[in-house]
Amino acid sequence: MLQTSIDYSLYLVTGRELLPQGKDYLQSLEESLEGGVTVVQIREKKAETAEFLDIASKSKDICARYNVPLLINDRIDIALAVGADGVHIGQTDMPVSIARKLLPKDSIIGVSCNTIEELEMAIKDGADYVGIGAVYATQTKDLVKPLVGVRGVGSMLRLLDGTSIKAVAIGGINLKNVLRTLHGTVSETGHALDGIAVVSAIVTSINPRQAAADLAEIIREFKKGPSLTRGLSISTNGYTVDTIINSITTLMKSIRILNPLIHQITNNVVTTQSANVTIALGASPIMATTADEMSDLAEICGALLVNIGTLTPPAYAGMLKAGFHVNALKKPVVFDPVGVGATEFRKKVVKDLLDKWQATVIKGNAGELAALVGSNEVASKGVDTAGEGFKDPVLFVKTLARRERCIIVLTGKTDYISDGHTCAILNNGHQFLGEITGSGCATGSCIASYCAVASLLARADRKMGAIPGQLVEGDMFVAAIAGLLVFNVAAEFAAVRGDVKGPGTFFPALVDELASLTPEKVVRRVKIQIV
Ligand code: 3NM
Ligand code: MG
Repeated sequence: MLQTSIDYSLYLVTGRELLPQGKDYLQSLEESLEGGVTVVQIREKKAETAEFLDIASKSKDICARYNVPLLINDRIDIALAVGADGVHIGQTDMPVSIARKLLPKDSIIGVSCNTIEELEMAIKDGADYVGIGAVYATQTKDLVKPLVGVRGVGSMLRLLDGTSIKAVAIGGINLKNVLRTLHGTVSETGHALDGIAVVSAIVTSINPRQAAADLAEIIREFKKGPSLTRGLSISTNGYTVDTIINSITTLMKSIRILNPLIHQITNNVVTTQSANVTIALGASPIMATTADEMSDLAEICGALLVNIGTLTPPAYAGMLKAGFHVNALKKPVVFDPVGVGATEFRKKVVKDLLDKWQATVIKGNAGELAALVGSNEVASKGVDTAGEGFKDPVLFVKTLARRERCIIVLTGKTDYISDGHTCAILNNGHQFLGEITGSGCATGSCIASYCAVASLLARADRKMGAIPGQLVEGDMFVAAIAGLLVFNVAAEFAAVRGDVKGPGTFFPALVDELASLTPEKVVRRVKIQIV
């Protein structure tokens, strides 16, 4: 079996001990193959040699009938005995070089990698493919090494640029998180996984044919399209100021008709304000934080906003669950990592959340976004940015958007929004916004509201721009710009009203202006540049 002829898309690792009661191993294997498994690894951690040999030999016959390659975990002797297509070896198994000598020419050798160092070694040793994991927590294997996380896989895949080594991710991947996993693991350079490896997501099923078919379909859909834009909810035709303004006009006209429910887990400084801003826009807020209700809320909301401003343990638990469920339902998640540079706790929380679910938009000021990437280019003071921003904000937001696989909104006197390819520079707003609390948080509510509208419109008309296999449908770049623009233009109108004497009277006037804002008023004042 030649490396180039192997399809790693849906890689089944067997686990006989996980079969449902009464389910025959070979029957389950055959059904998995019918469902669309593209490569099989026999993994037997407890079997004696004779039993392993028997299982491997029978499995080989079945796989051969489906023309699917068979690999053996760890045991070179078993692979040789049954004429397997190759082996999968762990870090404490036979070295690649020796396995290569023992096995026939063109045998496939895969290596488990948990760290950059292990991956570098596997590349040097000439592995044909790597299994990167564990991505998420799993009950299937006792893990002795830290979880890699989705973003960790992405940074490892970069190392495979320019090589022909294939990569699959493993550990805790299932139907609910497979698309999020494929999407989130694409590297900054556009290097995507070749496939997904699972045990329990198929083996524990009473209907492994269906389980495999469901996974295979998502993987197949995701693999369509160029990897850098793959799965991202953006236009692949390029943007101009005119097309963006046209789209924003449509979003503004639609929001009051669709009246999307915006689920917001936000901080207790701004909850009321953010809810009022959401209503003024024409959306509906629900400000719930309890983990137990997150699955139900994901069903009914149009988008989710997560803001870590005043984080409590119950809200944290709620955030972890909410984003997961909203991802699974392909709805937008807007993330506001408030004050992430301020404490070690917040840094850990942000990493945790972004490894658990995929944000659609991440919004922050220069200090927050700098802290997110561990850059010391911008200092932060509490939740505010101290001093100047980035030397090259356009490059910064583009790079971060590619790395985080989402839209990045960098707020400040000038706002920068990027999808990783295009950058919009926005110069609307008023100084009063900096003199009241919660204006940044309310911007998050606005962005989430327009993301919901864009996603609902795309879902209502799948023929228009919907890319299959993408995590969220609808143009999230334009939606993020719309949210920022509407809020900032309303602030410009509010600030010059006769009844506004200062920041105190400004906020109620802002809510009034948001409630009466028309697309025409926005178009008249918009100061946007596309680079
Ligand atoms: N190897 P499930 S995790 C066999 O991290 C295996 O190398 C892992 O099982 C690694 O799909 C794992 O049921 C178990 O989570 C994967
Ligand atoms: Mg092993």
